[in-house]
Amino acid sequence: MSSILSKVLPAAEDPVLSVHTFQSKDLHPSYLLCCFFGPILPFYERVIFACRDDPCPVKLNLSVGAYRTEEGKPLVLEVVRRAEQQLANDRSCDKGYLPIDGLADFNKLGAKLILGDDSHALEENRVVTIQCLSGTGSLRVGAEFLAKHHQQSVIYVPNPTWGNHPSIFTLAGLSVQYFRYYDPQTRGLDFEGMLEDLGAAPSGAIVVLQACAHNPTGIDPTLEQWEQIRQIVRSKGLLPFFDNAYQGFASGSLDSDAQSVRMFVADGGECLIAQSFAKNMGLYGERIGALTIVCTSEDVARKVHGQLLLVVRPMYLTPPIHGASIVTTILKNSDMYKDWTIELKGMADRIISMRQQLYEAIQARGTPGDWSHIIKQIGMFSFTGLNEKQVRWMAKEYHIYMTYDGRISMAGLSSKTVPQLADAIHAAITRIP
Ligand code: PLA
Repeated sequence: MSSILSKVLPAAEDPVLSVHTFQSKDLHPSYLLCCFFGPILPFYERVIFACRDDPCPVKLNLSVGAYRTEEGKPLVLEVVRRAEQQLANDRSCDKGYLPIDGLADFNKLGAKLILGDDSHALEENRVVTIQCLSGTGSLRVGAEFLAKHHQQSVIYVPNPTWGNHPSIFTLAGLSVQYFRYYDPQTRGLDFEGMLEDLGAAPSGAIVVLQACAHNPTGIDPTLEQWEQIRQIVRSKGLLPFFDNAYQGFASGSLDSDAQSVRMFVADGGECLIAQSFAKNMGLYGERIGALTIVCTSEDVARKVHGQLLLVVRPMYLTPPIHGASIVTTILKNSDMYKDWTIELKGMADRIISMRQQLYEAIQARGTPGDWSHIIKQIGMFSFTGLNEKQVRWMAKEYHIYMTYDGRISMAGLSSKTVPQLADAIHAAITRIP
């Protein structure tokens, strides 16, 4: 029988998912090129997919940002288990469709979590929040909305940024540009470069800002720097789009990690926020998040809400109910909320202690170079400064896997595996130029 689908091209290894997506020989000069390989730093998101096929029993996968316990196991928070029990016992819970914009209480409580209890924007009813499919879905819905309704299609992302950003925005119809963010020389923020690039952006351009725990660099602006960024964004009439995937994970405090966003909302201007509960509640697979759009008036908010419904309905009709019910149960109940913050802090603290242990282990081995960036960086990832050759060598010789840009997930390390990683780093630095 002849195949209708025979013209589908074989795909190359996807750097993150370890599945086939694209062959380099199949590439053609379409915008999709930029999506999949990134116009500037293609290796920034590459993961060594060989990890999956490596039979070594002590292989260490530090490529994807998923929290693991000291025993190297995925963690379901106790408070999540309790919320699920409660939901299972509640005969009034059903599995019917949610409205297009999701669970109303979830939206209200999610917005409060990021904007703060005392947010004027919330009081003034000029905030629209709709439940979406985790952070990625929220970014995509926001991007689709902007591509349709915003007069400016240029969107600036940090260089480097989370590898999926360019794909999400390009496929939504926006035109991706980069602003300087990381300075490899100082292993810190290229703040001057950032301000210069934002200052040169066309009026109305969208600017993607990671609210905290910048992925992949682990470098966040200080509060003073955020204030300067805010001033330039507002004075140039740029539209901030916050990616808030790690609230609570950077410092262990939900409020501290929300300060950048709240600073922008407090000035009365507009912004978009993509929110995820994947990491801070460990609900990776539930795909639960929200898109919040802070508007300048209730009237604008009403119109924005109506248009968002039109974006969502043809995309996935309505969002899933279970994750939203879990988050709502926890956010609604003050005891559960408190227990959540304790468990969240526990995860953040374990990551911080992994940083310290890794730094000390590298120091103890006398590894050449300054490794203080390991403890200065924040959040789930550390941008080690290892080059692609060293990364590949470590995978081959030590069975340790990280992204080609030298990013490791600190959340995947444990006291047991720190020495293994420190040995590998020491060997790579001293033997591989
Ligand atoms: N935004 C940023 C900055 C992220 O790092 C991630 C996930 C997301 C949004 C989306 O997460 P969500 O859709 O699950 O809410 N980044 C991971 C996962 C953790 C991945 O890329 O597969 C990472 O390893 O970078």
